[in-house]
Amino acid sequence: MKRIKKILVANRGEIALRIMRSAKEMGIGTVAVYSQADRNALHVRYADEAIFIGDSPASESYLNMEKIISAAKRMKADAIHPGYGFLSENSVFAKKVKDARIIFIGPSSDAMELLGNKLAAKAIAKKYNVPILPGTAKAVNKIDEAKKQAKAIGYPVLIKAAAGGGGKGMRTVESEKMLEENLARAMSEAKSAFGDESVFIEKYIASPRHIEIQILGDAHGNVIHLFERECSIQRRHQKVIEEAPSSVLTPLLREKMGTCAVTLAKACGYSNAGTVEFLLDEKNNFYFLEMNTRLQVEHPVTEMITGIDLAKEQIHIAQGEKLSFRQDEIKIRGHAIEARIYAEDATNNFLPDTGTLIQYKTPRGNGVRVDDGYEAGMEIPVYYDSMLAKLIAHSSTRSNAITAMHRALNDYIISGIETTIPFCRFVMEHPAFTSGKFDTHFAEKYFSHEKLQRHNKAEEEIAAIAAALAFSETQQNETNNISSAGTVSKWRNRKYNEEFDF
Ligand code: MV4
Repeated sequence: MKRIKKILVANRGEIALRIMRSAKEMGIGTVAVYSQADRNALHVRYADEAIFIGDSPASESYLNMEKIISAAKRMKADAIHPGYGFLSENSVFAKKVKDARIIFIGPSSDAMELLGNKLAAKAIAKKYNVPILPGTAKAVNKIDEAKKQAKAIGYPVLIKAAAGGGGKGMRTVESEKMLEENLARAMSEAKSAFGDESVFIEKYIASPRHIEIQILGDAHGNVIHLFERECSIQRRHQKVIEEAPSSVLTPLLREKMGTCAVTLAKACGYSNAGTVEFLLDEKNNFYFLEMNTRLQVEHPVTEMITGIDLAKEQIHIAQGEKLSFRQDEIKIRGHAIEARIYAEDATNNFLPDTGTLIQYKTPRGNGVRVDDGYEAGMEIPVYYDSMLAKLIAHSSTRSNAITAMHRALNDYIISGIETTIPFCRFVMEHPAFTSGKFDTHFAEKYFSHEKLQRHNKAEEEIAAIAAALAFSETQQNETNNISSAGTVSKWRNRKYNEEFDF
């Protein structure tokens, strides 16, 4: 076992903060890296130390392997946590980190490379009797072969990039006459997006639910699962609402899917946190899709229902420790829902919105967790993902969690930019969601911007200006020593310190 003393977090925003909090609780030092656009970002201020790595575009900073590794060396960090996105699933990066004798907090680069290829991952699943969808075992590039295979599978089929993932570059094909054109397009898209033109054909499941199993594996061959997350509520492959547990899994189905996920991870010699993705069809048959070799955005819902801090577990595992709990010690407690708050205009086709957060006040109280990376007055940079925050509600039952989430969404105050909060509220109120009878097509089926309660924009802007004025007035008064709300709070602090001085 090698104790980690200092972690460089090769990421930004909420996930960088999330990882640093766990590191701090473990007594581990934290190093932030930042780009030009992130000079004043919260993750930079929260870290023990910070180092500038380059220009705002991710290719010049958060995606630049050499700059990140040399920053880690310079700051004497003995481990790198990649977060999600950016370099998190890049096996070349994991290898370079290891070769620099720095601990990569994640799986081995070999496991990442293997699972990065969806065809290779499916082949392993098949070998271990984990259900997969009917499809080609190899990449297809000739139309005659593609026609033969697609006919055997049965239309509609889906063409997927072997090096792809997350739904990028997928193409549905309804009939043979559409195959040639789509095969050519899919191959050229795969080539430009992933540098690999390999594509395969799979049976298309029309109305699936997207369910994934969280696993943890240590470096000693122990693997456990932490149940499922339901991720079916999404728009254009961007997840918006996730929850745990899923309202459709029976204990038996949960056990079967969990066992499949563990089997697969063991077969790959997988260590650290990982997620095994499945599709569930209308008859509740499940099929393995792919395995994600990172800590996922939606990991908090699993943390809420299991009480396990996944970022801490990742660090323990990377230090070579054995898992400290057995499968039968992990239980589901209550229900958790996550709403991703994006800086996007739900009333205008979810166009990304940039600008300054004039007002920003997060909800609080019973059962509410907010993982975010911004505060009032900050600019939303145009260079990165538009996700502002994750709002997580945890309660005793699904119905109570929905109520808590709805209240928290109403309490969230954001002005200056448009967000997806109204869409999240729409989901919480919709009978298809509350009844649990939905699939991945929820948004296309039920949502249109006319269905949102239009808020009065002018009114909101006036309120924001009034708030900004009141704020600057308070600051003015404080410097002039005039009584204000600020003085009251200082008095309260002083009293507190005198009475409880320890
Ligand atoms: C599918 C599918 C239906 N049939 N594969 C999306 C994420 C990526 N990991 C794989 N995904 C899917 N694969 C077969 N054979 C449906 C999805 C899917 C999806 C597809 C279209 C629109 C939204 C979707 C949301 C989740 C999953």
